Amino acid sequence: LAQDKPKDHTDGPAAAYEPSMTTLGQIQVEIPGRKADDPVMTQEEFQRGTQIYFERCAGCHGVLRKGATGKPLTPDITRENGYDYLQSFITYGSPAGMPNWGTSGELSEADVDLMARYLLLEPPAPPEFGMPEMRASWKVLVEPSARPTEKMNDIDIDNLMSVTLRDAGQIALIDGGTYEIKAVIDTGYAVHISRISASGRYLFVIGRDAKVVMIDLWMETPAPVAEIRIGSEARSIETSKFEGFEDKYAIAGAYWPPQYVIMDGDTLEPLKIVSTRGNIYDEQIYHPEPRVASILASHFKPEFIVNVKETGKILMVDYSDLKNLKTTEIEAERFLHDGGLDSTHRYFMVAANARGKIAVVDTKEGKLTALVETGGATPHPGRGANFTHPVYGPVWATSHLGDESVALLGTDPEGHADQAWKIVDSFYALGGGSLFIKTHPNSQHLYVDAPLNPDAEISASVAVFDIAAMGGDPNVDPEFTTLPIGEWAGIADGQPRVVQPEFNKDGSEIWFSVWNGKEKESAIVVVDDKTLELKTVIKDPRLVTPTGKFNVYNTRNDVY
Ligand code: DHE
Repeated sequence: LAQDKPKDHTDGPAAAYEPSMTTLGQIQVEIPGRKADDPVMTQEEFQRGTQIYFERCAGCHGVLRKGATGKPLTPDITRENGYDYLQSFITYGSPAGMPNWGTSGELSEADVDLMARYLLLEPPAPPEFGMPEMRASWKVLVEPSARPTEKMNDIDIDNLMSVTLRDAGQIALIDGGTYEIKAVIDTGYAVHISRISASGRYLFVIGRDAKVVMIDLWMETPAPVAEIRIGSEARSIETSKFEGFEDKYAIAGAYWPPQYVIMDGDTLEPLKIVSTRGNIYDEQIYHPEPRVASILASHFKPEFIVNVKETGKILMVDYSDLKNLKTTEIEAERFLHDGGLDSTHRYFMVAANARGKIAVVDTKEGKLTALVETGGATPHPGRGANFTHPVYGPVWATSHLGDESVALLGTDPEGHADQAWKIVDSFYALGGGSLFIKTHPNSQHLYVDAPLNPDAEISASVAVFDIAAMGGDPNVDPEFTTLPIGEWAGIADGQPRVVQPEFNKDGSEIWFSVWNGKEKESAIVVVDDKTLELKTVIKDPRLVTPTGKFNVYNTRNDVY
């Protein structure tokens, strides 16, 4: 069997245009992965395209480009649409949520051209990442026996904020009482979230590069004690919270390879890797890249709630016996993303964002309770917001990425059975492009951000609703106050977006990130929850691109 050497893409444009065919008797065979009319692309360009795709596009469209929050971009589709269409889409974006990479200046004209050509080619599949790779990356920096046996600092740990410094690949630990930066710690590339162990001692941070860093908050100066990589792309991390299992396990979910891993809660030693590849819940068609989105720990059972995006399955993973792992697989809806618990912690609500729905799971019974259409486009709750509505009783709220609406879901099947698991009210906030919504049991306010709104003023502001003034007439929208958080930050340069409201421990203050470009000044703005007046602006050269903030007490106890 004589087979031509595959064409070297660096052979020059003319060579690259030639079809890569080989002759096998009378049959013409195409070399896999290379099509006759593939665009010219050198190896360097392909490498750069892969890097840009990974950093900017994979989160929404998937590594294999099968689509989720973003549309599918497999070559059958991109070739149908053609180069010009892709080039203009990447340049100008779309109102449905595709960023305007070209006109915003985030990608140069040359890179937009490169990406339009890159998308016409087959996507490369990154390598798998199994136990040998994980163990090779795993480091225990301070053995458990060498760690303090009691808290060695005078930090009020419960009121500490772990602040993501996205583009610095760091987190800042800021004292919620004094606003002092207690430590800045190196973590992974494009840090995504922080979560806290049940005892409140250990802080876990995960980066987009799937690096997990475990920080001991009892040390004189809190510092990493263990780290590991669990894949090449990831977003979620959580720890075991059920009684008797506090601090015992950590779990991280990967986008690539599609899998989750359960680790030892003291050392991050990887114990169990479970692939999430499998069939889509309803069509029963195999999907090669069902990514792990949010993970929450149940308070009712020794279980992790693992949300698998593309197959639409919610996995209740029983961690009480890892050798005989029991998993309840709940059929929910495709494109599961983020979510949180209700105020009793029994029910879990997760957005199937590209389907416009919220799936509700009873964590006590391990069953799907309801699948509710929110009426808005692309619900994006973060962990959501729980409060008692003056008319409808206990509700959980989500805002939307695709429009300006806020939807309230009744969460009290006992006291308000008629309203349970229904959208009881829906009203407008500032505008589309909202990512997070927040309140606190001690607050009478509901805060809604809009960082991805194309209007600079809206994306730098926050809407605040007075919960007590919310009425029962669905035809009358509650009024809101607009807080000009970006303006309060007093940043002259750039176009900062205001993102992710987070309360301090007692719910008296709410913090906002004023998220600017990497080279520009950013800030944290702290607002008094009662008066809605500016309390303080935290600025420091070390506060580079702050996004998420996680109060230790509220995060570990699921207070939101
Ligand atoms: Fe996030 C939570 C995925 C873009 C800031 N983000 C989450 C969770 C997931 C996720 C699955 C839930 C984790 C959990 O609870 O276990 N995020 C994704 C994406 O796939 C997406 C859309 C695109 C991407 O390429 O990453 C994306 N996220 C963003 C951003 O652009 C934000 C604003 C800044 C950033 O860091 O990239 C951002 N995501 C956050 C924050 C949370 C989060 C702050 C935690 C919110 C909370 O209150 O718990």
